[in-house]
Formats: sequence, C-alpha cells, structure tokens
Amino acid sequence: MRERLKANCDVLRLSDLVDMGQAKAGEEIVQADLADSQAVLAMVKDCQAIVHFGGVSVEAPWTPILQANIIGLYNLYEAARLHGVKRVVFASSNHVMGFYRQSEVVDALSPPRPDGFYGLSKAFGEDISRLYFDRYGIETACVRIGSSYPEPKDRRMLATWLSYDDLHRLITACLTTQVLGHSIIYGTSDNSISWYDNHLAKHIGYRPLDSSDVFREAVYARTGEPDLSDPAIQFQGGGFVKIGPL
Ligand code: 15L
Repeated sequence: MRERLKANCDVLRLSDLVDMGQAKAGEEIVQADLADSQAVLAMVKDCQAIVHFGGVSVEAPWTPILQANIIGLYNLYEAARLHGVKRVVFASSNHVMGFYRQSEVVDALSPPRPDGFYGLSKAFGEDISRLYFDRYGIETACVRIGSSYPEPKDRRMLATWLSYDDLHRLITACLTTQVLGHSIIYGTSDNSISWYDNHLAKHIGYRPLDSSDVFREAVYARTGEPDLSDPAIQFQGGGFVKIGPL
C-alpha cells in the first residue's frame, strides 16, 4: 500500500521493525518495535490517522505474537489516546473466524472462532480497539482481511481474495467515511464465492470493483480435487487451522 496511500495524505509516515531505507518524497520513516512503548509513542506523534498493518502477520509461536500483536496493540492505542489520534484502520484477519466452516457465512456479529495464536491476537486487537472506542472515542475499522495478493493462489482464495486496488479502496473508505464508530468489515473483493457478509458495515461505503471470478477457471484447472476430509478444506482458515503446536 506504500505507493497507493500517498494519495490519502500530505505526508505518509511509514514504520517497520526493520530498516526501510531512505524516505521517498512525501514520506517519513520511523523505525520502531511495537513492543517498545516509547518508540510507539514517538511513531504516533503528530499523526492524524493510523493504518496499522504492523506486527506478526502469520501463525507463529506465542512469544513474538505476544510482543508485537498484544503488547504492541496496547502500546499503539495508548499512543493514540495520548496524542489525540481519533481514527485507526486495523488490519485484522479472516483468521479471527478461521474455525467456521467453508459451508458457513459469517457477519460482524458472529462470535470469533480464531484458528491459532495469530487469529487470537487479532481478536484481541478487535477487543482493545472496542475498549478505546467506548472509553475514549477513538474510531477503528477492524478489517478482517482475507488474502491480499496479486491473484488468488488456490481454491480457498477464490472466497478470500482481496485485490490490492480493492484493499486501497477499503482503507480509503475507512479513513474518509464521516462516522466510522467501531466497525468490523470483511476485506475481500466482490467474489461470487464468499463466506463473508458485510451488511453491518454499509456505513463505511466500501464497494469492491475487482473479483476472483475472472481467475476461477484457471485456479480450478491448476489445482487438484479437494480432499473433503482435510481440515484445511473444511474450515475457512484453510491451512492455518493445522499450523503449530495447537
Ligand atoms: C492472513 O491473515 C495473512 O496475513 C496472510 O499472509 C494470508 O495468509 C491470509 O491471512 C490468508 O488467510 O490467506
């Protein structure tokens, strides 16, 4: 999103745990460890809005997830509160809901069923953002991103795919809708096969313009018949439901 998000602001402040090199025109770079509260405080100073895509983004052992996704989220919301930032777009994940079946459709009110420590940490992010909305009025869009890649890589991603352009449209909608509140929205393109119902997020005004449908035949042709006894085929979280010590 680095290039696309420049259209949304005068100055785009970027941050990562690792060195991002030189800032380009219209950018600032603040290297920060999310688990370091002082570093996060400095990162958030003077920001008008936060698009939080940091942290561990796949299933992983508990310790790094605790540091970046749990303590890191607390540090981020404390920094937002202290600096008066009023809007956050939080990259949540479909893995908050990974143990729903691929034969089910979930909406924003379906109870979370995380498929691992990663999904659990995203459910925590959704909860802490709700607390900071209820107490301090910091609005957050919890975007349960499906699979954002140039193309769907497998049959599961026909349901979860989110094009880069639609992801940018979605972030833009979250940043610009007049009243966001604390909202949960599924981040996918306009895919005919879908496990997600966004009828409770109409106020955000997101309209996907892309669809996995154009890739469907090719994906079917290059992938084998699914083994219906495989949990990765049964559950929405796909292979994530089988990763790690759980
Ligand atoms: C995610 O949450 C991950 O960040 C991403 O790497 C994908 O694996 C995606 O979910 C997915 O479910 O395909």
